[in-house]
Amino acid sequence: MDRRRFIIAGASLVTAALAVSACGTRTEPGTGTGTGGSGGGTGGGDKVAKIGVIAPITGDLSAMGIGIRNSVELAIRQANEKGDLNGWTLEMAAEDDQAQPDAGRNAATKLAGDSDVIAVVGPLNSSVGQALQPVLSQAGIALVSPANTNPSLTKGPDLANPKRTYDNYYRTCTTDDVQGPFAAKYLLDNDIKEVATIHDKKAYGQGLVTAFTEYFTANGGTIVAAETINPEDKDFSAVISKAKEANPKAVYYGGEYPVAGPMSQQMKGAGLNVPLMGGDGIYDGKFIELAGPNSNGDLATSVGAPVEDLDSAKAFVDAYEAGGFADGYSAYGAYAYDAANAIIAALKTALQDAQDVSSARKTTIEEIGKVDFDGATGKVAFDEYGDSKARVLTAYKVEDGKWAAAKTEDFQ
Ligand code: ABU
Repeated sequence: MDRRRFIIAGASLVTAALAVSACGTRTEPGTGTGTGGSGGGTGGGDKVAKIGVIAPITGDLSAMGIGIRNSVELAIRQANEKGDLNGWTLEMAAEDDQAQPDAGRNAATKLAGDSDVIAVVGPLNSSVGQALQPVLSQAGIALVSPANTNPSLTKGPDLANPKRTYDNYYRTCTTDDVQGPFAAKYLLDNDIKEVATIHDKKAYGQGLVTAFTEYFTANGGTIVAAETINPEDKDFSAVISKAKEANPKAVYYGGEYPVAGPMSQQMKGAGLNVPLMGGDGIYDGKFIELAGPNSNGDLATSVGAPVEDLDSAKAFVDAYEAGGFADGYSAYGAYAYDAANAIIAALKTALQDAQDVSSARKTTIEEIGKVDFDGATGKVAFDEYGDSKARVLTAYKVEDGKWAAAKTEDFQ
């Protein structure tokens, strides 16, 4: 994780600067207001199409959001340098959703009003995704999330009777109906059969705990306490006390690292010395920073195999490191890079004979559904719901103050 978060060295900045000046790129990496901005560089054509990004660029989840934005910028820069889109130059239009549905809705409305926007990558949070979907669907703009893991975004609220909700929506990550059971199986396989659950009542946290609980209890586990908190809470003593009374062997938390980190620290401080386990929303070095030294032994699952270990991701990691970005790509950079490249692959057809961006939006949505290529995270292709066909997940454990991969599995 340290490598992902703090990867820029002087040498790579020099390399990046030379590469940028050599190819005449007109925008700087990660430019703009600091909360969004544009980037991507000059391509081979006069006509401009913009790929939007909606992600938490500021706030508690910015470590993940900035990694998403930078990785999209990298994909755009590379496409322009290669001249992939004859006659067209791609630009990035990044907006900050602050991990809040209302801010996300405003960002989507702004991008939908820009006639140059052809598609959008994002967002991080499932609850924000729910807010974006109707706005961008109405505008006929494709939305490809690298990180929304709540299953209802693609299959609707009744998973037993799945129905695609928005035909403009795709995602490159796998979903919590896979991630929750994978986490439950990991604990059961490690002889942890009594668990307390806590979630933050948001779409992601609640959905993840529900999926975890169903598999865990159906396979011999017992939920000894089931508690909720509010995402803005700072003091978790009440729920920790209730969980401790139930004598769990682990606490499974549905939510993100800004809450999970302090919760782990307070658990250990209160004498509840069992692992806190969460999903991809806690898989970031910030969790360990916030949780402190007693987080050794805590657990997280995240989508895919560890990016650093994937041959398919090496070119992405090398290009990112050379790209002059001040922040790491974090948990979702490679997925955002693949999302942007799915859009770019679709644009090769959609923009081919297009006179303007607006008229190419519908074809872009259709063409994204047909992509099938080897991306940084592995095969990039979508099923009939818009979900990634990939089902690989990894369990990570905090060891010596760092996340270490414990188990990777293609979990069907
Ligand atoms: N899955 C990563 C962030 C949490 C969410 O889906 O809301």
